[in-house]
Amino acid sequence: MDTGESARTRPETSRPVDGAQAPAIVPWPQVVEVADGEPFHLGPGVRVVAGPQPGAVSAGVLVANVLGRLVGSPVAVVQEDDGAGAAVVLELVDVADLPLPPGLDAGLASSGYQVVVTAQRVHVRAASGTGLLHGAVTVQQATLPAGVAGTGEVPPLRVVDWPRFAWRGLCLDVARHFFGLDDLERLVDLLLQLKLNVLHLHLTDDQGWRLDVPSRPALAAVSGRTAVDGDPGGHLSAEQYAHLTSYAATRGITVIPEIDLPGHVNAALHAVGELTPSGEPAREYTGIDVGFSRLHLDLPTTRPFLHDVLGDVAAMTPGPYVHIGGDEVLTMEPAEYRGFVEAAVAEIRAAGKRVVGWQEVAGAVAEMVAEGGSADDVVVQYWDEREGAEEVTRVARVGAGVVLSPATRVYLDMKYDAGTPLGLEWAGHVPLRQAYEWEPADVLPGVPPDRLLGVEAALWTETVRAASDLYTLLLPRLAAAAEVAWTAPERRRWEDFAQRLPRHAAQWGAAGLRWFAAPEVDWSL
Ligand code: TNX
Repeated sequence: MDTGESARTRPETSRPVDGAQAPAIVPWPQVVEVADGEPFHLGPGVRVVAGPQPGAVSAGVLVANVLGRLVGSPVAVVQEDDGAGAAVVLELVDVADLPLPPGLDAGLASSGYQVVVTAQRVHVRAASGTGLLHGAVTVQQATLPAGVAGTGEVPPLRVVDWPRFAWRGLCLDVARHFFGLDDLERLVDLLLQLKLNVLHLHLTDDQGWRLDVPSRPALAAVSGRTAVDGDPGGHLSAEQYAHLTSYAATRGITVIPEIDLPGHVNAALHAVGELTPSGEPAREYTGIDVGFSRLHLDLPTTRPFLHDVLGDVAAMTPGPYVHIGGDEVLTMEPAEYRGFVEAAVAEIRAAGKRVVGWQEVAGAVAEMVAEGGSADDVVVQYWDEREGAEEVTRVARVGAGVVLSPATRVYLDMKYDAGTPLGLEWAGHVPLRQAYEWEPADVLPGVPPDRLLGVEAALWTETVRAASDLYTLLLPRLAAAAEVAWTAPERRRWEDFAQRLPRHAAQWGAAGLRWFAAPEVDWSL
């Protein structure tokens, strides 16, 4: 078997890169060596060679599309490398044949890759289609000049890379303001560019219900129409949601749907009157307060509602997780709240999925464990650093996974500074450098390392109306979050990151994505 290490493909002399001449790869890889020698020329006539396995073929087609846009003419995908001409070779290999650290977790290794660039070949090797895509993204980012159509050069390079965390995500609130299939596909494209692998969709809240679930068509038909400030609403049909989940899966990204319960439910109460004690539908709500709406566990209509909605959403979702919300329920006694968490967990389990909940569910889940249950299939998402750290740590010690979304670092709906027109301020301002310079292991030091699953940024959309608003808040801070989630702490340096960013901004600009010129960075190229 061709190991990719033959004399022909190995750069002559390779050495680790120093900051100033680093290729603009974000997140920064674990191993980067530049070599002397001729660059690889990316231009018309370049071909993609992908093996016969389905994962390699589908990665090959995506890579050829991206390269085609870069060079300005269609790029062919072929199965055999005849050695002639310039080619990008994507090779699926056994994970043991990748130069990854021994003992690396299998899930992390499957997202890893090796890239070797010589004058004749770009050779990407990985153990999964996703790994191949990650390698191709690295090559694309290392291409100079950045974002200029027609041609490019990839310097001779060797990269060996794998993620630090298995869960690298973004939570997008599509309930306060709706973003539809086209916007979500563009967002998935960006996630892949940053090697993020989770798109968590906050689909329901007081202001709107954004997914049509077959058993309860009134939810989307009625509460799909509303949004904050009376702005236009919208919802995803079951077909659009299916399309999105498969579009994301093809790019190595898991969609996690959130149905927020038992609070944040005014949109459900507005669409389904039988969920209120009076039987009268609630009035629509277009403000931005939180914590006032709730379901009632003792109404005979409530459990069937949970069963129908959670069962449908689980059945519609190919990924392993359903998020049950659980946050900010300010008007309910703990016993009833716990009853809801138990009921929702039981529905998700019966549907064959694992549960994610905001940190507020931690206490209830810990009680379930104390009474003989298990938390091994539960993930708790930590966001509010003002409270709850102890409960989250405790439930992690009895088996729950933890995902970190500390608001002062990765709530990307917080303003950058006092001058940011968009966004909220309840967790303070989140300047770019603050989104970058933090260490996940220090956030909840009592959580066992193997229970710390990763990092998820969040974008709540109370003030976010259009895609341009969305990207102004996301970029460049989402790139910071991605590097925190992917790169080993000893390889992360703010100064290096700040030097790599301007070339990304050029690509964001070329892709039509609005971004914020954070003042900590010299954006001149
Ligand atoms: C808190 S984070 C919320 C959301 C708001 C957000 C605004 C969380 C679980 N709940 O309902 O949109 O703050 O920053």
